[in-house]
Amino acid sequence: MQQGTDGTLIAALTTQVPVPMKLPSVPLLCLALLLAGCSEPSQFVSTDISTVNWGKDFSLADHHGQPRRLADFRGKAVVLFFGYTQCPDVCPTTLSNMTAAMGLLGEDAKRVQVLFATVDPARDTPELLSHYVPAFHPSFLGLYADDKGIAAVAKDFKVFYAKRAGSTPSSYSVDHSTGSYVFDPQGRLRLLIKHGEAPANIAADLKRLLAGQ
Ligand SMILES: [Cu+2]
Repeated sequence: MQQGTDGTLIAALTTQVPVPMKLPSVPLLCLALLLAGCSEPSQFVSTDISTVNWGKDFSLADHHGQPRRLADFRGKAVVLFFGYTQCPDVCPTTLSNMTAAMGLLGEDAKRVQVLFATVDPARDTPELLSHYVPAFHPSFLGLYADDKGIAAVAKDFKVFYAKRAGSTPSSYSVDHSTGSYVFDPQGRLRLLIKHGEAPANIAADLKRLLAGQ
C-alpha cells in the first residue's frame, strides 16, 4: 500500500518535474514564433503588423468636409496612406499602384477603401484633395486636418514627415514615410505595404483580408 502510494507519488512528481522546468522557455518560444510571423508562416506579401498596439483609429475630415473615423469603413479593407499632392514621385506612384490593384480586385474593389491623408495641410486644401485624390479612382478619399490634427494622427501611426525648403517659401517639398497601412474589415490594423509593391501583390493581400484571413 505504502509502496504503491509512494510509487504513484514519485511517478507523479517525475512527470510533473519537466513541466515547470519547461515553462520559462514557453514565452521565449512564443516570442520567437511571433517574430517569425506566428505559428505558421504569414500568407501575406506585405509586412504583418497585426501585433502592434498603436494606429488603432484616426479622426480626420474627408475631402467633402465630412468627419471620418475608421469605424465609418467597417466591413471594408481600408488602405491608409500619408502624403501630399505636390509630391513628385512617391505619392503618385503609390496611388497609381492602388488604382491598378483596385482594377485587379474586380468586384472585391467595392469592399476596399483607399484613404490619402495629407501631411501638407497648408497647401492641400480639401478642395484640392477633392480633385487630386479621386482622379486616381472615384472611390478614393482624401483626408484632411489642420497642422495639429494631422500631426496627432501621424504620431499615432508612427508616420514621419518634414518640410524640405525649396527655391521659394511655397515651393517646399515634404519628406515622408512611404508605407501604406491596411486594416481588415473588422477595423484591425494588419499590414504595412511597402512603397513600390506590385499591384498584383497588393490585390492578393487585400483579397486574403476580405476572405477573413
Ligand atoms: Cu509623397
